[in-house]
This record gives sequence, C-alpha cells and structure tokens, in this order.
Amino acid sequence: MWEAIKNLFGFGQGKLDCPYCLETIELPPGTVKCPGCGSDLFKRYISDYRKAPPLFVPVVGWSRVGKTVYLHALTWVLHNMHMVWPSFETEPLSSVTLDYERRVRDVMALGGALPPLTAMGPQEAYIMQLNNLGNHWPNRTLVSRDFSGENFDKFTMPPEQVQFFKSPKQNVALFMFSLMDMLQSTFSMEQLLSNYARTLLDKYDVDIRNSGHRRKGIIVLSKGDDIAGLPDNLREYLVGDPIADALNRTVTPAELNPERMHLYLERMERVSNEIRDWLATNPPLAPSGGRLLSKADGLKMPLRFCVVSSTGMDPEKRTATLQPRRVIDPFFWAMSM
Ligand SMILES: Nc1nc2c(ncn2[C@@H]2O[C@H](COP(=O)(O)OP(=O)(O)OP(=O)(O)O)[C@@H](O)[C@H]2O)c(=O)[nH]1
Ligand SMILES: [Mg+2]
Repeated sequence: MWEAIKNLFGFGQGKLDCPYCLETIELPPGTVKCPGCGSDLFKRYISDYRKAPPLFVPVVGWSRVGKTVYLHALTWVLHNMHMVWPSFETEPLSSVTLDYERRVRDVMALGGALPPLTAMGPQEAYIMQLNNLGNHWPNRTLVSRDFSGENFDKFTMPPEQVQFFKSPKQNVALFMFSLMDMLQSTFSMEQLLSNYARTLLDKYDVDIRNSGHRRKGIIVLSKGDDIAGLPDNLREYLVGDPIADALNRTVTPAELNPERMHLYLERMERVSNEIRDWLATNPPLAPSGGRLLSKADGLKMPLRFCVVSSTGMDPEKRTATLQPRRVIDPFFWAMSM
C-alpha cells in the first residue's frame, strides 16, 4: 500500500526487483539505473512492475541437454500463442530481447542454424512482458537467462551469475535431462539436484530445505522426439500437442478457451504423474529415476514432470520450420506451481 501511495505522489518509484541482479532496489524518481548492478532498466519494466511482476525461471542442466534450444522454442511458442489465445500478447522489454526474438524467428521458422553451445560467463537476460494470459493468471514479465551447462558439472558458478539461482525470488527452477545423452554419461539424475542444493548451501549459505528458500522443481525430459523407449502414452502425448499443431498450421487453430485450457492442464497433470511413476521404476533409460525422487523428497522440493521436444525432429534432418512439441508445459507449470 505504502509503495502504491509513494508512486502516486511521485516520492519514488517504489521497491522492485532488478531483472538483472535480482536485488530488491528503490529507484529515485526519474532514474532507471539499478543502484546495485548499474544496469539500465527499461521504463516499461518499472512502470508495469506491479501489474506484471517478474517471473524468474532458471534452466538447470548439463551441457548439450538442450537448454538454449528450449529457450528459443519457448520464446517462439509464446510469441505465437495469440493464434490459440487471441487475447494474449508478448512484448519485449529491452532492445537485447528484441534482437533475441529476431534470432529466435530465424532459427525456429526460417531454417537458420541452431545456436552454438553456450559459452561460460554471464549471458544476456531476456525480458518479455506477457499480457492477458487467461486461466485467471496475472500478467507476468518473464525474465530468462541462459547458462552454460559446464556451470552445473560441479556447480562452480561465479557469484555474479549465481544470483539468478540463489535468490529466493525465483522459487521455481527447471531441471532439464536428456535421457538418451545420459546413457553415455557418468552423471545420474539426482546428482544435478544434489550439486544445485549443496552449492547453494556450502558457498552461499542458502538452505533450500528452509522455509523462505524452498524451491519447486520442474523436471523436463528434453529431446522427447529422440527418446527411444519412451512409454507409448507419453510419446502420444508429445506428438499430439494441439498447440503445436495450431501454431504449425497443420490444423485450423482452435481457441484455447477456458474449457479447453482446463482440459489441457488436467491432462498435463496426469502426464506429470505418469512420468513420475515411470521414473520411480528406474527404467533402463533412466536408472537413477528413483534416486531423483528420493533426493527431491529429502530437499523438500515438490516436483512436476514434463516431456518436451524443442525441435520436434532430428535437427540433422530438419525442415525450414522446426516443430516444437509441448514446450509450453514447463511454463504452464511455472505459472501454476
Ligand atoms: N533431437 C533433438 N535434438 C535436440 C533438441 N534440442 C536440442 N537438440 C540437440 O542438442 C544440441 C544441444 O542443444 P543446446 O540447447 O545447445 O544444449 P545446451 O544445454 O544449451 O548446452 P550448453 O550450452 O553446452 O550448456 C543441439 O545443437 C541439437 O543438436 C530436441 O528437441 N530434439
Ligand atoms: Mg546452451
């Protein structure tokens, strides 16, 4: 309330979370520079802060699991969601984000090469306002930032990057696994959660088991098109993505009205439970699935599960337009968990 009154009478711009360093800051009237990290904030971010609060969703996963391509696919689908969600609109809130959207279009729809593996070191933050989401969800400003998978091997993340992970303002994280790639690696699924939790505790004194620091985890099985041995029901779910079909114009787009949305989310929840049950059996494709679930229990981290394909096909045999499948599900979970 006091924040709103201060804004109204021009005493200041109120408290807000910087989208770059995630510190809570107070900007003197008329200024846009974060006093913490020195970044210039976009005016719309400041003026719409309370109408569209930020949603920070980090993607945690080893190298080559598909994090960067996933962020491209999600950005592309969100950008085109108005085809099934007519009221919905996205707006880039920085020139860096606008450039990123152009690159995303090139990769996803114009046959441009897939992005290279991500270099170590800080990457740009992409800031996109999402308006009129439907499903009674409030408007949000999605802040995404990509990280090199090497950061997660031992979680040797430098302090200027770790803020995106340790801040209690991001209480949901995506943990991404590529099951086929994992078959050839020495890593097990629970190790990713362990490294994440242990580093935050040992290096930054953040115990995610304590209230105030709890995390919710969305387990994302990436490259779903390539998972030989995925149970049939999950494969059918992946392939039969009505949003992807509408966006790819293989069917006449049907509006995602409240009723269809409700059915979509219900099915997404059933699929999450099915993936959990499948992982619990330690299937040959994911022999450490059971340990992942126990580790999350120990960390008091509620989990939801998704399977996605960012390309919809083998990238070697790609067509000009990629056909991402179910990439919206982790976002829907991040909005609802
Ligand atoms: N079949 C298939 N391959 C994919 C998919 N997504 C990504 N790939 C492949 O995986 C490679 C690595 O994907 P990236 O998104 O760059 O991996 P990353 O996790 O960002 O890796 P780092 O930047 O090293 O951390 C891509 O170049 C593609 O060849 C997918 O949905 N299906
Ligand atoms: Mg990458």
